[in-house]
Amino acid sequence: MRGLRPAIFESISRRRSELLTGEGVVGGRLKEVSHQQSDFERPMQQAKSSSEPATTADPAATLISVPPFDLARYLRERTGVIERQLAISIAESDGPANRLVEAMRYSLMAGGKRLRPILALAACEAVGGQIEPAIGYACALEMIHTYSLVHDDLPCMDDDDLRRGRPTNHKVFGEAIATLAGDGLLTDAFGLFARSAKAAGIPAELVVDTIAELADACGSAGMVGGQVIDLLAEGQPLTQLELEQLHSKKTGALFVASVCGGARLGGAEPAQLQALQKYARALGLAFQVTDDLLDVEQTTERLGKRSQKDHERGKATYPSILGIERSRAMAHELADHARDALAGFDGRAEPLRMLAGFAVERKL
Ligand code: GRG
Repeated sequence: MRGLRPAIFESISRRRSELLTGEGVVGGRLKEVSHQQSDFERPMQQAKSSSEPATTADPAATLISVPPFDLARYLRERTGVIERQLAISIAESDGPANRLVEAMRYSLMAGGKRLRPILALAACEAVGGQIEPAIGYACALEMIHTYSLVHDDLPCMDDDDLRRGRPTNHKVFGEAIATLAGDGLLTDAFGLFARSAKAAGIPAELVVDTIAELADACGSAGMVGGQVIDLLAEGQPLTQLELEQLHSKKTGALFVASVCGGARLGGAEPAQLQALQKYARALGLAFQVTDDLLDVEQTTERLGKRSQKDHERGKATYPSILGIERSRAMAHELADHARDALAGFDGRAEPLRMLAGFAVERKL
């Protein structure tokens, strides 16, 4: 495989891996809120340990001396959990399907922010759940997301050569295998979730509800439907509302399924699910507006995928409708709306609050 990786791809991959481990992407504004000593597992409003001498006579001062949440560390840790589980999620095969498995693993293990699984686990914790039973669901989300990228890159769709800092799947394995690798990732995702949920003893009704929601999010009413609208709209002017409707299906629905599915597996109450749905809708749109901005403002090398492509393909985007500055303001407002939706949650929702900021501050 290495013979197929020219130097430019090696350099893109190296830079991306630095960014994804928190060395670059959480720079700037996000880094200001990250401190080495903090620990996301610690209760958010924890007072100082009784073994430490008090440094002030004001008891309230000890209550607010909580180390800020360390997002970079949190992302590194959670990415590690997901990478390890993904690596064993697709069984090696010696048979005729070996090439297919290779192609599936090629795109799945190519890095990526792993944002959807991280959101699912964060939502699970936000409602007081343990993450272990939800890890299978988190991996299924990443497999589905990866399938959508593989298919989106095909010549009959966006026709891209570069993804996650590597040549796209069809450039390496050919169109037929790339198509089937996407099919395999999508289908196996549901099998993986069903089996992991059974092994974890999750009640069947919860599993069925989660599968139904996930299938709706990726199917004709969700991601696939959104992709069709996107393809048919190429070269056409869209209103802001039409663009929002397109993205709520194409990218937003999977964010909602990630957050709500993770929360449901964590034992969420209906009112919590409602609030988290609001959070995920706002976050999903904020993510998409930011994606449009990155396409205009970042280089191909930095993104690990082709930039400036929306304009080339005649696609309506937030910057093309609203301009750069209004789009950026809109992304930040949406992140605020997402955080507002969490008003009724305690410190266990802090990762979700921080992830709303990450969705708009990210640099890839
Ligand atoms: C069903 C063929 C098919 C497509 C569905 C989601 C989608 C439509 C296509 C993906 C292409 C795309 C560029 C969508 C815009 C937003 C998006 C999903 C960006 C990529 O997601 P990130 O930034 O990627 O989370 P990483 O690589 O970090 O996982």
